[in-house]
Amino acid sequence: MTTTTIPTPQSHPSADGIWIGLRPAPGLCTADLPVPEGAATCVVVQGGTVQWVGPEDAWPAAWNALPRFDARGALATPGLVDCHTHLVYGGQRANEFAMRLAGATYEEVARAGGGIVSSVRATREASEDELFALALPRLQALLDEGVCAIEIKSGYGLALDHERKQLRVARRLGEALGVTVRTTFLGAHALPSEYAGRSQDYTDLVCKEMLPALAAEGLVDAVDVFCERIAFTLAETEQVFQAARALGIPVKLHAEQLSDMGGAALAARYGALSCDHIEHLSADGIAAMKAAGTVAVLLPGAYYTLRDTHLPPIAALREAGVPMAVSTDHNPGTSPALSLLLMANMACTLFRLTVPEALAGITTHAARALGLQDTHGLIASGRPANFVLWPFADAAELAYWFGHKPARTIVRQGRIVKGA
Ligand code: DI6
Ligand code: FE
Repeated sequence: MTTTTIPTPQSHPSADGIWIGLRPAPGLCTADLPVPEGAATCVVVQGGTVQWVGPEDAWPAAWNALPRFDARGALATPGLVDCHTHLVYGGQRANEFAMRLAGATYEEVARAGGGIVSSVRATREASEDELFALALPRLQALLDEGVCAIEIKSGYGLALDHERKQLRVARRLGEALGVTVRTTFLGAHALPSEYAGRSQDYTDLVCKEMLPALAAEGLVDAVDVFCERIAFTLAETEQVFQAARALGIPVKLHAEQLSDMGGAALAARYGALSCDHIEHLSADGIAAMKAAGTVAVLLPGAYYTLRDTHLPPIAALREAGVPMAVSTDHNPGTSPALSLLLMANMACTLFRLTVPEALAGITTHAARALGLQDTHGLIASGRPANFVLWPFADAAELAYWFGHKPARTIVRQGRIVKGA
């Protein structure tokens, strides 16, 4: 039903050609031939892949027959990467927004039967097609801004069939819209009410039944846990990590969002791709993440929505050299955000990231947080053609403006999906 209204990825024009006159944002492009200071860059695309990057007018003659695209001095970035979302769910939770405005905390709302569990009810009631139709405009909003790769977590099903439904919708969204989707199984997001008081039984179910079954169906690119006093303990988290390791699936963690549970150090011991939220991250956690090469994913939308005041330890992460990514954490409870550029702005304004840090945070480091560092998050030859042209003189404008969708041209998976 819904699928008939979506243009297929192939219906967009091919981006194969020579893109002339680009000004790549500093640090987000690797050229095959050095581009002199102040000169424009040209990017050659063929077969949907970036074939060559270098100074304008210096492309190898072999590409001469390709069409030309004049980018007229546009600022260029790689396609944006949103590395932490809970995009597929039923219902919405505006009532909790009102409760919090009246003074309730997130933890109080959760303990009163709201929170994640209320989205679980709505998600279980929705069919796969309904979930697809609900998630589609959310994903489209992110894509319109230049997102070319996105992570989508399960975690609102909390039972095999319903987690499967969420992950299948995530895969279908990627195919329907022609965008790289990485799926993350977050069965250990909350304790479903039918397991109240039986947290170990539910953790066993996640590890022994849900994860193996969904992994066998090819639906799981990574495994995540909400390690928190209102969710899963450190021991339960480790049990899930062991199950993931046994299947050879990488892990990531919702760590130290509301309290310091020691989750980041545990995740680092399991070689986690990322630790996310990390407002209460300790010095030990930072050292462990640095040693393991784990990315710190900052989620200013959740910080803002919860009116949190405990800042993540940005200066210490920076000093340790831990790569920092920035993401929407799109979810119906704590971050109903549909703009990754707004998150970049908030990461600067609320968390004091520099502009280059925020831009790396929504591109190269976000790609690393998904294990996509070799294919996404950088304009470079050999990679699928994912890049965005912006009507900006200064790369800082990407984080400076907020509240509009400025992308002029979007090339996603080798197709010109916006502009020309
Ligand atoms: N941390 C979050 O910010 C989201 N999940 C999580 O583990 C919140 C999810 C929700 O409230 O629905
Ligand atoms: Fe989250």
